Amino acid sequence: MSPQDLLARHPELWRRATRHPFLDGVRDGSLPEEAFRRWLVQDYHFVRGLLPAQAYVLAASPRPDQRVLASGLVGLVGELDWFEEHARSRGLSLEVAVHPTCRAYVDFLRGLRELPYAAQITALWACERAYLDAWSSASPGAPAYREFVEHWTQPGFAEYVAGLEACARRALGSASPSERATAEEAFCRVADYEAAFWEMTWEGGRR
Ligand code: HMH
Repeated sequence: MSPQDLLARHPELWRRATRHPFLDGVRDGSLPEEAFRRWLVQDYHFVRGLLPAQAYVLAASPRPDQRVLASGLVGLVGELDWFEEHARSRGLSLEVAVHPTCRAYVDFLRGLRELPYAAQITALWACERAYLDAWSSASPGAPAYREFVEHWTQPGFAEYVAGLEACARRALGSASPSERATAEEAFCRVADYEAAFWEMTWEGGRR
């Protein structure tokens, strides 16, 4: 079972993770401002949580995976600066309650350290691949949102996702059947959380 097999085995789940009226609104400019603001602030908190979760994955990683995971951590620190600057320029406070949907996703990522490494790296790849696919569906994006579309569709980001995929492919290739089953479950959980994240930004989400 490879990362590509996971995408092929769960097409409907993946579609819900990566297609949403939010993204259609980014593409055609019809996105309600409120939805965009909610997304910006909550995604900042998501990345705040992803950074330490990924540090645990790095701590568990085999030697060949260290560079891509470490470079990803540096990238996330830069992304936090980027979010802070966007919030500042829009007059948005980042001192808000973290939405339960965002909190649940981050808690899940923090809990990855309890799982076999193959599941950890599969989940991390799925998380980033989801953003690559989701924002690609909004490309090139209405002028107001183009910078955000470019952020997650630029070649450097696609290369990073490909690097994570190579790590996940190696880990899954040498995993036991039960480790592979755990990795598939983690993949599905990530896809579910991604879909819920879009719902949250759009409608306030389910609490
Ligand atoms: C919800 N998923 C979500 N936010 C992100 N920034 C990414 C994935 C990619 O880092």
